[in-house]
Amino acid sequence: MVGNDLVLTYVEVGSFEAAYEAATGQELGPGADLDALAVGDVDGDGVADLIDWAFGGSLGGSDPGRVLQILAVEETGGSKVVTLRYPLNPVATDVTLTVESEDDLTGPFAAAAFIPTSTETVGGIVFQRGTVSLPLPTPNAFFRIGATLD
Ligand SMILES: [Ca+2]
Ligand SMILES: [Ca+2]
Repeated sequence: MVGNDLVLTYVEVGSFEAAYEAATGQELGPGADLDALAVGDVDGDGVADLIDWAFGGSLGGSDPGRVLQILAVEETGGSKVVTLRYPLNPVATDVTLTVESEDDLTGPFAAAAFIPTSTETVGGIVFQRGTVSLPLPTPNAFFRIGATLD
């Protein structure tokens, strides 16, 4: 039989460390400071490396659509309910994502009372959807996602 030999090499990328190594071709030793690497941006897309990993994006380029999205703001029963979603990497079990909010961008962001409701896949991107309830009258609210290596 005549044919081509196709050799597939599968490299499991199951952690931020492995994703970083795959993207940079750099072997990280046991003493690697992952927390320092987490805030870097090896692909220069303006998104920190750990967020690229946690959102299921690439450390080798931009990731259109993988952003925190506010879907709705509704007043119900004495509060304002903000529905939002953020991208998830289903295999990133080494990182914890936290919805954080701040009212005027002068102080530190703090964890918001985010209630996860469902996950959904939109355009090939897995999102965690949920709500945050704010008291009325509502101050301004700015949201972001904080990521922490476990
Ligand atoms: Ca990046
Ligand atoms: Ca990226």
